[in-house]
Amino acid sequence: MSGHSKSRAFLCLGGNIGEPAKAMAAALRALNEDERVSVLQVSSIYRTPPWGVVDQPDFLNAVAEIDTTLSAHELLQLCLATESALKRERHERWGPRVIDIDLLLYDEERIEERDLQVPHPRMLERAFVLVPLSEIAPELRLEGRAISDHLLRLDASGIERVRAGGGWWTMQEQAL
Ligand code: GSY
Repeated sequence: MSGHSKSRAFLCLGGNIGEPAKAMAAALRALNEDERVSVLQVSSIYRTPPWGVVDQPDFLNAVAEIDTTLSAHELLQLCLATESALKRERHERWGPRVIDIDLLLYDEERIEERDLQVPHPRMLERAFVLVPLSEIAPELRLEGRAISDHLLRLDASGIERVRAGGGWWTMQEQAL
């Protein structure tokens, strides 16, 4: 459905080859330039140990809150197109990547389709998602608990804030 009223969504951005901070900033700028998307809030950037295939470089990760008039499916398509435009190479599942944009939450919607599951089915197991998400939306509740409570059950050791604050994505490329 196009042109519907505004929805609130959360995205997780990450990458571990090339210059992930630049790729993440470019992705957020591209999304925000789309008239159907506004970036409302962005977390700090964190360096996070790899999850899944562990024999790969650390990732940089951040979470963004947006509002959008796109449907969840349209937003997913825009995220995938933005990834492709940033020359993402899809290799191994859970292997190294230039930029990944995951749709975490879309309003209170629950979608369980082959190409789109919302809330993201693995987000509550991933400290690299919940650390930045609890920075910008600690009060957000999922499965009856606050995000910050879910985070208490995970091992967040090894996660380090490398760029504090949410303004990094608007900076000049050279500053990242
Ligand atoms: O699903 C996102 C890609 N990804 C990541 C990630 O972004 N961060 C960390 N730390 N590990 C990851 N494993 C995968 S796959």
